[in-house]
Amino acid sequence: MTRTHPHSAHWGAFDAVVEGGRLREARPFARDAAPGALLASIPGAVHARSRIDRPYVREGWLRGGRAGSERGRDRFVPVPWDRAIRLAAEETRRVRAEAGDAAILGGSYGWSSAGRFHHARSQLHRFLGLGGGFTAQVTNYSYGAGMTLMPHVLGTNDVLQGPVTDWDGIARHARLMLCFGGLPLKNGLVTAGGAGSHDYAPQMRRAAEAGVRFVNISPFRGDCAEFLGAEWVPIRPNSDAALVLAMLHALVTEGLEDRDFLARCTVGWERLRAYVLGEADGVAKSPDWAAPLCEVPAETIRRLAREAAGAPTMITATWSLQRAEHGEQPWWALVALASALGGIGEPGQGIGFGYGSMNGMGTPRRRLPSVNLPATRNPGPSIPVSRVVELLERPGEVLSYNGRDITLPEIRMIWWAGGNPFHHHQDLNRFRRAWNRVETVIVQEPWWTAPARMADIVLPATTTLERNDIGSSSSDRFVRAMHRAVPPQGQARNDHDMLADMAEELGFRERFTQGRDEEAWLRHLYGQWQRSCAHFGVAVPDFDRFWAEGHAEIPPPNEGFTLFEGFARDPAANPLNTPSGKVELFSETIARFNYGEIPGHPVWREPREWLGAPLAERFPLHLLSYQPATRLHGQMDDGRVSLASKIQGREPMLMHPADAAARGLADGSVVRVFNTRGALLAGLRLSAEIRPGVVALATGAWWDPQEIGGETLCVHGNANVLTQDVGTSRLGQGCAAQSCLVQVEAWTGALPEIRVHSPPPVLEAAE
Ligand SMILES: Nc1nc2c(c(=O)[nH]1)N[C@H]1C(S)=C(S)[C@@H](COP(=O)(O)OP(=O)(O)OC[C@H]3O[C@@H](n4cnc5c(=O)[nH]c(N)nc54)[C@H](O)[C@@H]3O)O[C@H]1N2
Ligand SMILES: Nc1nc2c(c(=O)[nH]1)N[C@H]1C(S)=C(S)[C@@H](COP(=O)(O)OP(=O)(O)OC[C@H]3O[C@@H](n4cnc5c(=O)[nH]c(N)nc54)[C@H](O)[C@@H]3O)O[C@H]1N2
Ligand SMILES: [Mo]
Repeated sequence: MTRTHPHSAHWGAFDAVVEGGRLREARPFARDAAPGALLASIPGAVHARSRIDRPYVREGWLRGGRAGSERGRDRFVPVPWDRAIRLAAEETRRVRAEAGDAAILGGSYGWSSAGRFHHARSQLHRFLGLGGGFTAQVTNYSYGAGMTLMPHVLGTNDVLQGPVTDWDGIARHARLMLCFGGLPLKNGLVTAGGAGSHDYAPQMRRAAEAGVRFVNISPFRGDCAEFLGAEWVPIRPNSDAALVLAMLHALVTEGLEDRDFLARCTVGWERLRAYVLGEADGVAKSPDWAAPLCEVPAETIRRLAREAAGAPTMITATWSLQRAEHGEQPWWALVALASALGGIGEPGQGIGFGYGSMNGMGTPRRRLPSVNLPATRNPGPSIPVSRVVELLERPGEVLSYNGRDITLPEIRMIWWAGGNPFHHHQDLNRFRRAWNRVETVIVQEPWWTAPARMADIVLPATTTLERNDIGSSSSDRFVRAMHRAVPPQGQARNDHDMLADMAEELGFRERFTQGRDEEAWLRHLYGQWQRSCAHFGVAVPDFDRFWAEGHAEIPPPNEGFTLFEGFARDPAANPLNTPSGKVELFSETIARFNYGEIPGHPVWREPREWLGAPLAERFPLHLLSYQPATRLHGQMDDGRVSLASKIQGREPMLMHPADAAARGLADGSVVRVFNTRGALLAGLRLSAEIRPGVVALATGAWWDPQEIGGETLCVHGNANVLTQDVGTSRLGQGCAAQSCLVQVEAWTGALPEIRVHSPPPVLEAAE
């Protein structure tokens, strides 16, 4: 018998088609404008060989081997659930008693799944917060530097998180859209919390049809869809700040800057102007100065400045631009450029970060909250998320962040649920050493991903298909019912249920569950949302109707949305939430922090790793590790769509034919990519769409380190064995993965087998 159940994932809402207790198909939600291809990987993932079938404990840990290097090499011992729960609870109690609550790193960064109640990270935070506290992680890998900077500059993070000026306004009013990092189609496949409707591509297509001209300023031509007919400006990676400063120089020297806007709505223009003209340091940031840095002709830079001044212009940059050394600079410089063009607050013009980074950015939607498990108070300390290795390596030392000094606590225990640090973190060989310093690692996971393999206590979690939940996002107009479609696979349990049992062992079950079961929680969370919608004057169906129909739809907004409209009209009446109430092109606050690398206004600072650095003589290729088109991060890497893209089992890497010819490399061959931090194998894909000197390898191939030829080689192609683990600056302390130089050579050895899509070595069950 075939049954269908409404369901959802970050990569799209769907109907789960079930036959004989197995998921056969994830059929796109009928209301989706343009469903994404990733749904095809879901059935395979739910029933994958890589599912964790039961709880396990690392053999050496059971024998008392705590901190140590055997993690990831040791065998796993299967244990019954009650023993696993007891061991985890006892270890938590011991660590809290011996070393204090901050000794538990429970930040657990990661995307988890679309369901908002069973959201693993939120559940873990609730458990650890109610249990006394933990060391947490703030900001994110996506735009950590940007979200720390923008409150100083614009007084808000709406400009990068949304709502940004909507696409209807862009289509109607803009005539030019400058897209730094492009508008990559692949990024529109996902929305955190579930994409009920993929409006991403249709919206940009409508804008192009309405006459908006697109410019793709990116090392990769493929960052703009063919149908946009975009002009390609193949900029050198990490040089965007120089190009933007040079555009400002061109505007000023040609008298094209919007003096009225600059005077009414900004502070610090005079100082930035002096820097741009070279009055401050004797170096004019002219197009001729920038041309060799960006490898974009000076004439192109001048033309772009004139065109932007001559037509209503929207400026966007992908989040990736700030995921680099000095990543704050291109974004701050772009705010200055948008200010000098004067379009901020005008319909369809101005600036917004991330139109090209995720589905839902710029999609017209009412300003309503989403369904959510409310955050739990955590009395413990926190670090900027991507400084996790400093945390593990340097207890007691001080980390500078955004004007504060954080004393790093000593970590004894790591607990992860709903994230994959061996996906998301940089310089994995170093990360592994830092990870192995702690005494105990507990991981909740549905699959044998790297963190599960690198754990001491492994707790198998259900996937969303095995439980009831609600999918919801603040940038999607559908709230989706997620019905349980198949029984739990193996001995998998819901994250909430295993944590409730652990809370019981530790004496606070009631506080954790609040006496609610799954259904009571879903009714409660939905009810809260329904009430807050009512508060905004929007009626949504009651829970029973929502659950039966499979979704609730938020009615469309009554009018278009323009970010900063009120401010630009009357800055005195509607000031920004900055110290001056205006756009801060010079920030006294940031200047006072006295961080040499990030002074009070946007500047050009050379990264240590980019094609202009001395290091490029040894490692002459800039590696971009971008978001994968074939999966979400590491999720569903062993799914159908991802596997079909691999080359001889390895993750594909793009390279320009000239760079391949210079190295004697052929399309479809396996190559070794390396630098001083690590080495990996990738499958070579030649393309003239990537500029020479740049290679691009998507993140998300499961980490498969093997000792071969005297080195640790990731035989599968996880880009993070190569990337640099440094903060963007002391201000943002964001992830700087996009500043990374490598060399590439042919792989002449035997092809090592990919091991990570199968379970690791386990002992037979003892009982
Ligand atoms: N080099 C480089 N590195 C990067 C980036 C880059 O551009 N370049 N991008 C960065 C960015 S922007 C991000 S957001 C991060 C993403 O990094 P992550 O969010 O950590 O990556 P995911 O693979 O989505 O990890 C989610 C994990 O949760 C697990 N999971 C799913 N559902 C459940 C559940 O119900 N219960 C439990 N317990 N677990 C579940 C999945 O199996 C998966 O392992 O990566 C960052 N890393
Ligand atoms: N299919 C799919 N979509 C996703 C995700 C996924 O895993 N899969 N992840 C989601 C997440 S968590 C996030 S945070 C967003 C991230 O969204 P982004 O950060 O926007 O995504 P990326 O693919 O890392 O980068 C976009 C493009 O920027 C270009 N680029 C890189 N460095 C530079 C530079 O220095 N200068 C210029 N001009 N261009 C540069 C690259 O060519 C790259 O293709 O994507 C989301 N969307
Ligand atoms: Mo992200």
